[in-house]
Parts: sequence; C-alpha cells; structure tokens
Amino acid sequence: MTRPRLNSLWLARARQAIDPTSGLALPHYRPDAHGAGIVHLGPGAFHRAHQAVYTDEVLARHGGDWRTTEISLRSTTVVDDLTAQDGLYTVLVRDGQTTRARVIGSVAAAIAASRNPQAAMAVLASPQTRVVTATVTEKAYGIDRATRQIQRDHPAIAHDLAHPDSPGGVIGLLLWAIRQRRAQGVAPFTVLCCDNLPSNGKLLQAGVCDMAQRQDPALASWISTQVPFPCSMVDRITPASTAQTLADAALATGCEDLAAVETEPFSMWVMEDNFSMGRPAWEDAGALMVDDVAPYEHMKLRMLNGAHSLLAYAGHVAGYHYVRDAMGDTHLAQAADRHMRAAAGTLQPLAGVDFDDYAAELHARFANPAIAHECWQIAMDGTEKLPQRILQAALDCVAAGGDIRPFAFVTAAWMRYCLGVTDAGNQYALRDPREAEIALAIQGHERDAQALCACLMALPGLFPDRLRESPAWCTTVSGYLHIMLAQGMRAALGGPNSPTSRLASRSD
Ligand code: CS2
Repeated sequence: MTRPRLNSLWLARARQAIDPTSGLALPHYRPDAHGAGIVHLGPGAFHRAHQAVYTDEVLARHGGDWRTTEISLRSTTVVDDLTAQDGLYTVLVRDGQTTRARVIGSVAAAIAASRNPQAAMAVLASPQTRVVTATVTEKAYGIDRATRQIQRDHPAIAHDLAHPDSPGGVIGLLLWAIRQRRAQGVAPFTVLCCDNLPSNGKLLQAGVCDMAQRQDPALASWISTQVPFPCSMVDRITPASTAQTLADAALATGCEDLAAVETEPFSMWVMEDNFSMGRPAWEDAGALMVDDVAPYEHMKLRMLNGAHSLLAYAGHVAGYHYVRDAMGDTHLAQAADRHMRAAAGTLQPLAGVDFDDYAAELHARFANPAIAHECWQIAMDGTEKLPQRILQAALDCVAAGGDIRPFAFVTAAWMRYCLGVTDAGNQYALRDPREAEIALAIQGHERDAQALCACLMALPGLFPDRLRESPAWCTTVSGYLHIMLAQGMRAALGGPNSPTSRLASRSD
C-alpha cells in the first residue's frame, strides 16, 4: 500500500481528525508560524531525537522564531527526506512496554552542504541565525585532542585550509560564517557543540581559533573573546532507524515517514548558559543550565559511554548483536556494572547526583528490550572514543592507585575487536578513521597478546604516556587480551573460574 507522505498538509488535517486520546502527539503550535533562529550541523538520528525535541517543546510553550535549519555536511538523503516532509517527522519513544509517537515540528528546512554550499553559507551568515548547534560525530571535527590544533591531514580541514571561501567542513564553515558576520557588522552566533567530546565547546573553539590563526591572527583573537562556545552534555540512547522504525511510525501517523527515529524515554541535556544572541528557553523543556558542565560530562562519558563501549566490543566479539542482548548475558552485565562502579570512583562528587542510582538507571537503559542498539554501531570509531571514555578515567585511576582492571579489560576488548573477526569466526569492518594504520600495525601479531597490545598501545597520540609506561597497566591489558585470544571473550568475561579475578589488581 502506498501511503501519503507526512507533511504540513497532513498535519493541518490531522489536527482536526486525530482523536486526542489516540496516543499520537502533534506539535502544539503551527510550525510555519515560526521563523528559524538555529542552524544545526549534522541532522542524524540523535539530533532528531534530542535537541530538536527540546526545541519543539519550547516552541509549544513559548513560541518564538527558534525553528532549526538543518545542514547536512555529507549525506543528502536525510535532507531530501526532511524536505519532502516539510521538516516534519515522528519520534517513537519506546519504554519496553509501550511505544509513544510524537510528530516534531521544529525543523524549518534542510540543506545538503555538499550539494548546495551557497545555501549553507548564506543561512550561517544570516542575522536571523543566533545559535549554531552541532552533532557531527567525534571524527568530523578534525581537531587533535592533545595539541588542540586542527589536523592538517584531515580531509575536510585540508580542503577548508586550501579553500577558505568555499568551505565544506565544520570548522571551515563556522570560521567562514564568523568572518563574514564580523565583516558585515552582524553579531556572532553562539556555537553549541553537542558531540561526546571532552570539554566539547572549548575544544571546538580551539579548533576554530587555530584555523583562524593561520589565516588572520586578529580574527583568531577576536573569536577567542567574542564568540561563545558553551560546553554541553547530551544524553539519549538513539539507535540508527531501521525498517521497523519506519513501519511503526507509519502505523502511528498513517503516513510514510522516512525521517522517523526511535529512542528511549530518558533524555538529558546540560549546558553552560553563555549565549551571545539569546537562546530558546530549553530549561523549560528539561535542559539543565549550569556554570560548569565538566562534572556531568565526566560522569556521562565515563559511566554511560565507557560501559557502552565495553558492551559493544566485548559483546560484538562474543556474538551479541544488540546491547540489550549483551545485557542478557550475566557476565557481560556484571562487567558493565563493575565498569560503571570503577568509572564512578574516578569522579568528583556531583551535587544532587548519586552515582549508584545513576549506574542502576544506566543498567536498565542498556537492557531496555525495546531498543535495538547494535554493538557494531557503538563499536565504530574506537580511536576517537577511547580517550575520553576509558583512557582518561584509567589515568585518574592509576594516579589514585585504584583498581585498573575494569579499564584494562575494556581496552583489551577493543584490541581484540581490532582483529575484525568474532569468536565464532564472522568477519566485520572496523569502521575507524585509523583502520588502515591499525591493520598495518597488527599484521603478524594477531595471535600474540603482548605484541598486539604493544603495537596498538604505540599508535601515535592515542594512549597517554603515563599508561604506556605503566608496567601494571601493560601487563593487565595484555593478560586479559591473552585470555580473549586463547579462550575467547566469554571465558575472559567470567564464569566460576573467571580468569579475570586472577590478574593483577593494583596499579603501579
Ligand atoms: C554510544 C552513544 O554510539 C555510541 O558511541 O555510546 O551514541 C550513546 O548512545 C549516547 O551518547 C547516549 O547519550
């Protein structure tokens, strides 16, 4: 059966026709009565299930010209889907028992920068644009975490350095727009990075300033004082949409919706309240405005994302498809709990937050039977994710003389995952920006835990020296890796004769 496409005509009719008790929520405002004030870079599933929902809520409560113009840097599909639907799409919230459907109206338009760079640049330069948000994944920025400088060999950075007036990457586009606005006397927008990076706002600001420095040092120092880059922490588990997502969305609205997303009930957004041209009252939609995001960021990156990476690497190698399946394995679930406890041990206390309660909540979220989140999706881009999720926490743990085993275990699981084949012999693609370098490094060492550990630990810039130089760390990681290689992931994970309990327990 061909269904009509979800769009504004449908919405106008649905307002009259839909039974308010049907469970389908529609925007409590007329989307086209509101202009756009936000540009978002990277309209993937996460953004559609998170920031766009908060903004939708604010529009319903307070109105205002705060809809979002989406800019996709690479993909054109999401842009075509959103455009065909006048920006409307459905969010399915699955709690394990029920699925609630809600149509979101906060997206005003969508632009594919790769196809229409002028339109992307024009909307960024427009005085109407007051906030630019971004969820482009860790690897898309092209910033070296250690030096906080741009990576000149990153494809988008290299392109934008060579063509500053026709940029295509995040940093190049932001810099071009900031420069343009300054030259035209338009106030600078606020840049709100929403990726899972450490001190994400500060890091992005450092990257933009570094590129500016190479072109116009005066502009660089102006940016460092005049353009706000608040840090933020974002949280909502949002798997990639599947055919089931689209089928369920179609059932809820009666329309075809190729931009539908599915997510969990939990949602959290914490940000520093530093905006140059105003912002939507996101706090009225549940966001937390704080002076310093760092404690929230550390908690989320180390506990949620750290345990997620453990479940992804160990789970995928052991043969589990989804995180919820991995959580169904007692040993893996225990390993995740143990990891969260260890990660909590590296955190400063956070007023109003009990880390045990947070861990218990995370356990339930990971196990949500209605969320089909692939281990393989989370396992992607390990070299981009390990530092802030695992290695920084491990470093703090070593410094405090704590139990390094949980951090060593997940590091070994990542190393095992780098071999590209599960315990059952199924091959998979690594999907890491450094995968070629990894493949070259591990060649010939696939069966030798110590050598494998040494060559991966030697990847430039990945492991902090303090860890590489710690004999206890190296021995513990390679000890786990040895069991993973010799007996398989399940053996390493535990059981009555768990080899893990026999390994060194203290750091040096
Ligand atoms: C996940 C995150 O894919 C991943 O690496 O760990 O996307 C995670 O689901 C979100 O950060 C949850 O807020």
